[in-house]
Amino acid sequence: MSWFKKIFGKDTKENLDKGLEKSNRSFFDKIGRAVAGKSKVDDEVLDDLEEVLISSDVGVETTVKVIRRIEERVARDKFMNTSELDQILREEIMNLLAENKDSDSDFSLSENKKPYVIMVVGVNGVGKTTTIGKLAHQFKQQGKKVVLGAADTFRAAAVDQLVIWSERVGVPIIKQEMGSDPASVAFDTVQSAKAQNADVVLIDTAGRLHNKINLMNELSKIKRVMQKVIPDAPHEVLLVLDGSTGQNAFEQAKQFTAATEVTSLAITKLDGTAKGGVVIGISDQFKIPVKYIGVGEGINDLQPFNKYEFVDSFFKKG
Ligand SMILES: Nc1nc2c(ncn2[C@@H]2O[C@H](COP(=O)(O)OP(=O)(O)OP(=O)(O)O)[C@@H](O)[C@H]2O)c(=O)[nH]1
Ligand SMILES: [Mg+2]
Repeated sequence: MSWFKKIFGKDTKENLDKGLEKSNRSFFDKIGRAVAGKSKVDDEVLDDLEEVLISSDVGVETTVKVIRRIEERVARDKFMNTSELDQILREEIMNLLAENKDSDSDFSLSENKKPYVIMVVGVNGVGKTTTIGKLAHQFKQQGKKVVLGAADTFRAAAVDQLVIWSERVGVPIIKQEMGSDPASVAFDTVQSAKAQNADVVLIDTAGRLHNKINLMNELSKIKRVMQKVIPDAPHEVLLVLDGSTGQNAFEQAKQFTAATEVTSLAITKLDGTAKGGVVIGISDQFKIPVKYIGVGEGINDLQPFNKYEFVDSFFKKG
């Protein structure tokens, strides 16, 4: 059992079910329409099912794999009743995701990686700063000593926002003035964390710079400078994606992972959107593990991602 469940108990799953309510409802509405008036899963139902998956933001590549699996089953079983369809779909999606290497959902902090440096990246507005606040809270609950670094110096409000989180959680923050060099803030942060014998460092970065090349160069520079203090830092580069943007989240994952090294993903804002299917596609298609999902704006609304629980909630019949 993960530390998260020990702390948050059953509320976690309830929270997840609630967070996925919209995705779940919209999905079953579409399935219902796809099978309306039909008893047998035939080619037409399969075509409609393909549409359902694509319009549920599962992504084309993953949809094609799932449909192929169901076609094989239909060919084998001869007659498949449409009433079994959602159960079968659930099974095949589970099987597909199970083929991906399982990764431990929590970050593996260890004594010989101390402080464990997590650099948080992503385009503007996806939820980087909020995710840092929520993560800092979780680490603190675990008894870890956390230091935040305000390396998003692009906007004045960005630093203020992280300061608010540091006060809310009760952890120190290292910052400089707006417009100062982000790499210098990151350097100060890891140096201070090392001197304080901290366990975890969370570095906030800007999502918006003049252009993409600038952004990527800046991230590289932040890394290089931190390595002067801690040679193997950052231990994690966490890419935050806004789940409510559906296919855009896919695109951002593609672009970021091509341009810079990313070790883990967090998908936010799954509450209040019907685009939760994006998590299924992203965890199928990217080699990089989804580690966290955001299901609300509150301090406790970040969950370690568990694909089995996720699919279970996604397919839960209300
Ligand atoms: N509903 C919901 N809102 C979220 C979630 N995560 C973040 N938000 C909200 O999304 C908005 C943007 O979040 P930020 O954390 O400021 O995003 P950011 O990536 O740091 O943005 P920049 O600093 O502008 O690059 C805020 O209003 C957050 O409260 C989530 O899981 N669910
Ligand atoms: Mg921010």
